[in-house]
Amino acid sequence: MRLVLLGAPGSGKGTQAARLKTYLRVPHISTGDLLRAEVAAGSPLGLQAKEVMARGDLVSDEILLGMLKERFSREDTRDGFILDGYPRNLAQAAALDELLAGLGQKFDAAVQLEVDNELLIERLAGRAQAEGRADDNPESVRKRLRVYDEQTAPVIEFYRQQGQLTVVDGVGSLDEVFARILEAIGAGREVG
Ligand code: B4P
Repeated sequence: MRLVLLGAPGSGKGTQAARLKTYLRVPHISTGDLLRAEVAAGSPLGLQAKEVMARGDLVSDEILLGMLKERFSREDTRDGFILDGYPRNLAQAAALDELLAGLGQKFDAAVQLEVDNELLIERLAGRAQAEGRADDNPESVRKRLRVYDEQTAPVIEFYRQQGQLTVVDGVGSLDEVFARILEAIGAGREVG
């Protein structure tokens, strides 16, 4: 299964991807996690990304594509993946198509987790308290939501027009949302 998970910050992408990974037995590729690992390692790329992420902006397409190419060059992505946090703009969507085409692959489904803004803000405030992530402060959260509306919403519209989009209600318990995703991708009975 080759899955692209879309949704606003706090919609549950990372949370559900971690579960899907175990269930579908394919790697979870989170561009946010890859970037945070670079920041934690203090690499030149991490140093560039750190401030951009903290203020809630998107890291450059070039950096993202380089990271993604490296990740997709590894064997474990050959039979499937869950891509979480990419693409976040139309240029990244085009780059993803090209990258996968070069590997002779296509994704099977793009799933959007839908959650209203009020709840997103509440969830991210909760994570700010629990984990202290640099970009979960109120100002950066507002910025991330704006960036999502301006840059990522068009990707969702593009996939919708291409007939590649499945929208899943992201409001509910972790188990409920998980079950909805499995149903949406037709994996409820086939795997597990
Ligand atoms: P990400 O790491 O992708 O972070 P995110 O969009 O905020 O969502 P995340 O997946 O972490 O949270 P989740 O919804 O699971 O990106 C961070 C930054 O990295 C970006 O702002 C950008 O700077 C950079 N970046 C990443 N990808 C990029 C790209 N492609 N291009 C450029 N820049 C990029 O969970 C949030 C909270 O909600 C958690 O506390 C969770 O416990 C809670 N939650 C989840 N589901 C819930 C539920 N059903 N009920 C209640 N709470 C729930």
